[in-house]
Amino acid sequence: MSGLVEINFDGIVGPSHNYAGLSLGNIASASHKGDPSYPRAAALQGIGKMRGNMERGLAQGFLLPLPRPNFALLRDLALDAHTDRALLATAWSASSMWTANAATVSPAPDTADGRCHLTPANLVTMLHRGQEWRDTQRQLKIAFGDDRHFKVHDAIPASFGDEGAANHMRFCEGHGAPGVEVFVYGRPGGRFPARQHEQASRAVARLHGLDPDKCLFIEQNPEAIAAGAFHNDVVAVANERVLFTHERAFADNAVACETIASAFPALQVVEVPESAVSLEEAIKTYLFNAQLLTLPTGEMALVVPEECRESAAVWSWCEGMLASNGPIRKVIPVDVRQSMANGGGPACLRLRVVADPATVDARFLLDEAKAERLESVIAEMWPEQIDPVDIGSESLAKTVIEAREALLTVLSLDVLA
Ligand code: SUG
Repeated sequence: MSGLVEINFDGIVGPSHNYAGLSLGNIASASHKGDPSYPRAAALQGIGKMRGNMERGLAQGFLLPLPRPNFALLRDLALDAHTDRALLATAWSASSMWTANAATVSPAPDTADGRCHLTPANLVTMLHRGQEWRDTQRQLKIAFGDDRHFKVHDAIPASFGDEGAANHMRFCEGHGAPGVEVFVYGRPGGRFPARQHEQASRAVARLHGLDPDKCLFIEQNPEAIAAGAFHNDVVAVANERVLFTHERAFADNAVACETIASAFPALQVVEVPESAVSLEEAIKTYLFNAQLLTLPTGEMALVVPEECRESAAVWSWCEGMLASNGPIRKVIPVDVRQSMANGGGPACLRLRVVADPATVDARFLLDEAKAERLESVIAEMWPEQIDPVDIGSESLAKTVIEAREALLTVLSLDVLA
């Protein structure tokens, strides 16, 4: 299928971005609870990352912040400014910025009907995230509204937690070629919630019409979840033939790699041993929450958080890898510190969709002129700082609502108001 390329849809960081410590098992979220946040800087950091990838010659799209505060949730839980602060903050969360959790995507070459299938993630494990999917689906149905090329499903029923593409990897010879899709799930019962249920993954694979011989279900290492890898994309990332993984990412790494290789013999594994970078250091720096990208030259680049450069162990491993003759030829640090402080690195901030850009609603695709327009609306309308006590205030609600509306207008997407 010609014309198919990987398009990264980054979440624009919403004007209510704040640190409320809402995600049990996400160490960054817990440790930054109550800090002041800087929504304007956060959103501009996100645009900066998108610009960088565009300048590298890659197709770039975006998804928009969801309406916040969520008045329906405030009403359903009878919340007001005097109720529990954490509960109140759920209705204000800008968590939809982490679009790796927006949906699971199976590109057209993998599916029975030859369309690209998207299933919004129900995100039921965390209340602040469980409120996202219907609004996310609304956007997906516009962006990928051409039903000759796309099928947007409903989220799967809430009994089985689904966290979307963050627990999904795809191996292929090239993005437009048929792939092997790997779904990583967690076993419940550990110190922290296992947010991806095996049955959710299996249901998504069936809904998408994947060939049972070309999809695999692999268990995440319970030790990784207990150490703070609340999604698989905190400890592993895949692109085309390459699996970049920590040694302790899966319940049994050797078996995981053999299983993938038996379905996809061209697999190349780049595994980082515990002796070089401990699981804790990997989670702290988010080395694996990287964008592993194929550049127009055919080389692969790893877009990592700046925090990786500040870790002697991680950076010396990266330098050693670059000096060897492996498949990853570049390591590019980016500053997404505002998102990182809530446990969202470069990979969390994007949803990968393999599609012909001509079949996507162009309002969701980025170019230089649009990036400038986004930056100016963010610079003008996004709050510079939010302190925890501001959450719940009427004046902040007004600012946040007006900021999002201004963004919708600039993008001709008032239909989402
Ligand atoms: O779901 N953090 C998000 C981070 C999501 C990262 N995504 C991927 N790994 N793909 C989460 O835990 C914190 C919000 C707060 O505490 O205010 C938060 O929701």
